[in-house]
Amino acid sequence: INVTHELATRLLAAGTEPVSGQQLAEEFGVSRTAIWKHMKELEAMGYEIESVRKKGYRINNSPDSLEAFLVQAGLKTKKIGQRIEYLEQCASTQIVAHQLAQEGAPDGTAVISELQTEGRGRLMRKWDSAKGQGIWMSIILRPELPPHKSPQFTLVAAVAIVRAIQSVTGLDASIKWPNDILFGTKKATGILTELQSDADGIQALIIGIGVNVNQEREDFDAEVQDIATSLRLESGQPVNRRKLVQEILHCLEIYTDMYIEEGFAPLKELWEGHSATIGKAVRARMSRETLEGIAEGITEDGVLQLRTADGKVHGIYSADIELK
Ligand code: BTX
Repeated sequence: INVTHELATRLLAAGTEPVSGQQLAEEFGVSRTAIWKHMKELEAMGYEIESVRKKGYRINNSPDSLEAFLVQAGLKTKKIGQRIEYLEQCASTQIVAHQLAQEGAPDGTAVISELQTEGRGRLMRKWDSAKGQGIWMSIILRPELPPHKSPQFTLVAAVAIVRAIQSVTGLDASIKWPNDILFGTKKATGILTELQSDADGIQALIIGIGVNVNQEREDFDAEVQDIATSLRLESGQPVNRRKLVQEILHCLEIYTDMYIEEGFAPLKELWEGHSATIGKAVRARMSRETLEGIAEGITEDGVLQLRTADGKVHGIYSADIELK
């Protein structure tokens, strides 16, 4: 174990209440001088540590980092995020997660990176992933389900993320089928679900989640400045990324468990409650054709039902949806 990290976790848990050097020395089985040295190390890492006379140490401010031990301090899950692979930088957390999944990483493993140099969306589109300003994360799940159930996890993840954003920031986002989380028409979050499967079924689902958290408009690449937004831009204040990651992991666990135990029906209802698509006139661009019509709902399998002017209802499995 890393005593410096453990000390940070201990002091963060104590909140504004100082903990005496003597007590910490006893708890960790080291000298008071050693405790003092660890405090200096934490300061070098960007923590603001106050030493309150006669009372002890307290953390007034901690670095805005998503390091595993920080995310795990106060994490309410049993499974998701119990193992976290934290990286300062990588090409894409999806690539890292695929690799870890192949090496047998357990159900619920999360990969989190401060920066992605080749963040990607669907169809290998680029995902702008500015350093330290968003949540760039991939979750490995190993549900015992047939592969055709995997697209539903995108919808389940969308419900989880909208609810987590609601609980941490109070903001109400809406979901555009299948994988965008929006404020108005601007995108704050993208979800990319990928699959490793064989004849026995799903080996691993890799759920990639990109949340724009603290970007200002000029922090986005020029190509997306007009279509992207962040939680900070929406709420007018910076958002604590660590709390949001913890809440996303927590909600993901609640709603994926619900899906696995009760099926898609309760999730369908929650999803429709947050949907920006249902009941609207939309244009659906697919690889071979483009259809226009009214988005009537989603099926029990998460397939979008589009009614065209001739009255026909089309099942849409994969498309880019434009609200008209
Ligand atoms: P998508 O294909 O639905 O959306 C990609 C499109 O979104 C881009 O073509 C661009 O127009 C726009 N876009 C790019 N970056 C941003 C941004 N930061 N905010 C808003 N709009 C943007 C969506 O794909 C799925 C994205 C998943 C991203 C996560 S991050 C962690 C994981 N690792 C990884 O490489 N991808 C996933």
